[in-house]
Order: sequence, then structure tokens, then C-alpha cells
Amino acid sequence: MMERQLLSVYFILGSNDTEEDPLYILEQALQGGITLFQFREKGSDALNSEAKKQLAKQMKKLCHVYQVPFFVNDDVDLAVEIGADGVHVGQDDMPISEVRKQVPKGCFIGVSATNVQEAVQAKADGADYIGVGPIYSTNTKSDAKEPIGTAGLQAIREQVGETPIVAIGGIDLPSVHAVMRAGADGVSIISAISRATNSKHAAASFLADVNDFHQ
Ligand code: 3NM
Repeated sequence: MMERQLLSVYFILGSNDTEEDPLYILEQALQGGITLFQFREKGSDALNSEAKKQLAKQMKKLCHVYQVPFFVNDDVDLAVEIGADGVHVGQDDMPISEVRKQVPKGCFIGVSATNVQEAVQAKADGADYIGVGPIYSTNTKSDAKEPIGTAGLQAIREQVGETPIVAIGGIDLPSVHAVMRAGADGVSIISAISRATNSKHAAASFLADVNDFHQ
């Protein structure tokens, strides 16, 4: 398992999630206080092979300047090659047992779940944390499932005990407290930070709201 505080403000970004230089947006988010970063390169014009690797390496370096863990979405080979701190896989990706064999000891593994069954299975398989969603509707993920709401999140929390959970999907500042109350340890965000007028300010506001919940 991982320290649940690392999940507080879990920012995800790929080159298609912003009109700006992704490295600039990432640095703004880091300055604002994100607690974990995941590189998720998706879309028809997503970078691949060498360009993807180069961007990932630069992102990892930047994260480590700010002492923030760097995770890779789906691409286990890339995560291993560049020494990511963690890898996040979906239900349709490689099974956890297989991922575990490929990554070095100490590399965190996160798994997506949209219902109790998937979440309970992820826990049984030894996921370090579970990404639960989509909580609300989102335009960012084209193949997102039906939103499960905070009630769906709460049902999952009740079945997985202490397993760290980060909530994802359509989360904005006004929804942070509701999501935390339903049992999340933190919020995972793309557009509300990547497309904010001021990404640094947005990240800082999410952190303040999550910390405020714990007061
Ligand atoms: N995964 P935004 S929803 C990457 O439900 C991702 O598993 C989801 O982006 C899931 O914060 C989602 O802009 C998109 O809604 C999150």
C-alpha cells in the first residue's frame, strides 16, 4: 500500500490535455502543490515511441525536482525503462500479477475500478491504491463509463476497508469535500488543472480544500 497523503491531489496530464507546453503546465501544477503526477498520453495524435519517452523523462525529472512521485499510465514497459515511481493500469490493461512481475520492487501499482466488484478484485490482487470513477461526467476520457456518483464511491469504500482510494472523473473545486466525505483519500484531476486559467492556482486550491477536509 502507499501513504494515502500522496493521493491528496493526484494530477494527470498528457500532451492533448492542454493547449500549452505540457512541461509548463506540469511545473505550474507542481508549484501549486500537487502530491502525485501521472503521465497519460492518449488521443489520436498522441505522442509515441521516442517522443513519448523523451517527454516522460523530462516530466519525471521535473517531478523529482519537486519531490513528487512520477507515475505512468498503462505503458508498463515505459514505466520500467525510465524508472517511474509507479504505474497505473485500467481494467483492460495488463493484470496486476503480470505488472508486478515486470516492475522493480517498490514501484507502486494503481488500478482503475468503476464498481464494487472491480475494486474488491483490485484489492485482492494487491493494488497499492484504487482509482475509482468516473464520479461525475467528464469530457476528458472518451470511453468513460457511466458516472457512479459519491454514492458509488461510498459503496466501494465500504467494501475495500483501508485500501487507499483516489476519486476521478469530472472533479472540480466545489466537489472536493463531497468526494472526500464519501471516502476518497484524494482527488484525481485532469482538466480542472490542465485547462484552468491559472494551473498553479488551481492546484493550490485543490490542495487547500483537501487539507481543509482533514481539519
Ligand atoms: N479516468 P477530468 S475519468 C482519466 O473513470 C480518467 O477511470 C477516468 O479527467 C475513470 O478530471 C478520467 O478532466 C478523466 O474529468 C478525468
